[in-house]
Amino acid sequence: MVRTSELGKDKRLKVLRLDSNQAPDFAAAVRAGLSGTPKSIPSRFFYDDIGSDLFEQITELPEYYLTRSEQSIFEERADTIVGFAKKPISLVEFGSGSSKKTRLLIEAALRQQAALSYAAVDISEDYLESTARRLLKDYPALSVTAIASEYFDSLDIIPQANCPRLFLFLGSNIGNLEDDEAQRFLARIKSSMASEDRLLVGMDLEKDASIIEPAYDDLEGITARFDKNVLARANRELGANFDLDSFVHRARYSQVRSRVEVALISQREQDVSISELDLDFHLSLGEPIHTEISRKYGLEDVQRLARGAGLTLADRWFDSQNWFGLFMFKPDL
Ligand code: AVI
Repeated sequence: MVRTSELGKDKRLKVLRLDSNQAPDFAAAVRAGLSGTPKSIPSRFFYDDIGSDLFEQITELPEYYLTRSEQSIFEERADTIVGFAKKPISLVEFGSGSSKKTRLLIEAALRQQAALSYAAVDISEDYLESTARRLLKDYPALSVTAIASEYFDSLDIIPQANCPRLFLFLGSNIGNLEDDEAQRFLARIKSSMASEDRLLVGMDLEKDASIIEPAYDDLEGITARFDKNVLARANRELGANFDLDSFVHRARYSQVRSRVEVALISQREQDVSISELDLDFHLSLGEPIHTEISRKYGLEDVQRLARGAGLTLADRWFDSQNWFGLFMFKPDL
């Protein structure tokens, strides 16, 4: 079930929420991930309000090159990117976050057409709404549909448009999905695309571990706080008694799997209980709770993912260091 509300005097903001039976179920995921071995909590649960704020701080860190690299491509290419079809177009973004980079595309589109519709999907509801309100204030010719949902669920409720749509999946958010999940998600997007629509995916590229690892383990310790926030969230929301000081954040780049593997490592033998789940479990010294993967792509990986999803690579752009790529796909006919 979808709940809809139209907010604001000028009706330029529509908020869609999925009812709780479809909403992300943190409790179920924590139970499933911590009941057996190896232990894990899916990274999508990082993004409550506190986690979303911490992620914004990460994007400003000197070590975290991804956001800056992607932004630099948009700064040079935004007009070309939105020029994929005759105007007007509309935008649909999955995992919009603060929509900071998207502003460059919004501005480019508004240079070429009088008004623009933007549908933004994000799991963090309050964050999504405050971002949408800021956008509406800054761009009087913009209308926003804010969809508080996980990526997959959102596909059924994204508004139809009678103009070409540019779907956006930026920031290498795709890299937090396992390859098979990523391919399924791209295939789902493809199945809702018309022949004129395009999909733009931001993907972090393979490079030396000495560049990648610090991006996921910064000197200031913001990424460690971001990672540990998922345990703090279990304490807040599920009555868990995780002692955050007895875990250490670990981020290693696996060359073999081309991905960063992030985990919280127990620094001692310890028992944890989660009262609302009626769950007690033991962690041994050095035992990991896996929290995230962040895939880095080679060009063959990009082609393989696209082929598997029924997409064809139409264009691609890189930053000056070739660290990050923006890939534009069109649906196979
Ligand atoms: C959101 N996502 C693309 C980030 C990444 O780089 O994988 C999440 C992140 N995790 C640690 N630092 C940033």
